[in-house]
Amino acid sequence: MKIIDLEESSDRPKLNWYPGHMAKASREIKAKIKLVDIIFEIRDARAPKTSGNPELDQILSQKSRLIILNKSNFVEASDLVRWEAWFKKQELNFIFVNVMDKIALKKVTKLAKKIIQQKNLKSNPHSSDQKKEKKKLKIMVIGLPNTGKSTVINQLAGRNATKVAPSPGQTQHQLWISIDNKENKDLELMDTPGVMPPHVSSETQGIWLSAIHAMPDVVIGEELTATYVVKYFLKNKSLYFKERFQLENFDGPVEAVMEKIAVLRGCIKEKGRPDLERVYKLILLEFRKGDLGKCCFEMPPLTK
Ligand SMILES: Nc1nc2c(ncn2[C@@H]2O[C@H](COP(=O)(O)OP(=O)(O)OP(=O)(O)O)[C@@H](O)[C@H]2O)c(=O)[nH]1
Ligand SMILES: [Mg+2]
Repeated sequence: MKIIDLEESSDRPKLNWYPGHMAKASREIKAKIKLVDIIFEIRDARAPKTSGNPELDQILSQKSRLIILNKSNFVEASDLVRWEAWFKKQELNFIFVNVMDKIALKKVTKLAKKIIQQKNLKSNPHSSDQKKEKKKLKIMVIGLPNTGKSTVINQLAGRNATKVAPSPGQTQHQLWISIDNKENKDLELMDTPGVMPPHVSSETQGIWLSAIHAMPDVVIGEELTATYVVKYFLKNKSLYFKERFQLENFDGPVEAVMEKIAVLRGCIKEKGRPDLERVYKLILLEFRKGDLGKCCFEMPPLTK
């Protein structure tokens, strides 16, 4: 078992996943951006800053943008409050949601319309057209892989208009979806392939993105990611985690905790040896379903 520190180590390689289709997808996003009224940038609320994409920031800043921090049901309310304060300070349009929740999703479309109205008013304060609503609202949905872009679209459409999967890299091509139902009138959404930033600044951030499954497990390896996740819950003294795996304390070492989980869950190989490979898979599966308890990997930075 590799031993990793929760603290960052600068001498380790930066870990990232940037296959060819992402560079292409990134170019296509830039090319089509002028066709839309607003960008929905989907992030993962467990890594609110790191699940953004600094490479696209400059081009996105030219458009109305709503940052949708999805899967926020996996995050403690106290962490959400801290991050909300930080996003407000940055003067960014944002909303923390769980897009599986239809009522929460209503707030998203309402907020998007408000952002567009405000922008129109700002750019043309004396126009008499302010009251006239544009017929179709065109929205481009972008974000890191597996953050829930296609899910947002399907939830708004009320049907399986685009494919959703629990693994990264499902959407490979841009796709326009027209939505005109009882709840959502005259929307046109563009689904786009998930794009990772070309450079992830640190190994730790790479592991966060792996834990939330923005990149496939083969990139970083299940051992490193699962070990980090277990260390996270031990370090944060999660009572929920401790009870789930019947731990006596939070002291570790992490290897002993992994072995304990192996026994508890019957992950045993020949001669009674723990099957750690199965434990790593199990940890990641349960973590990604939210079964290990709430989590937020990063704290808001003190500066921008
Ligand atoms: N619990 C929870 N799961 C979600 C939420 N949104 C999406 N998911 C799940 O996350 C996984 C990825 O969703 P997708 O909509 O396929 O993600 P995507 O961003 O389109 O992914 P790519 O096309 O691969 O870039 C699926 O298993 C969804 O069911 C959410 O708000 N809460
Ligand atoms: Mg998708």
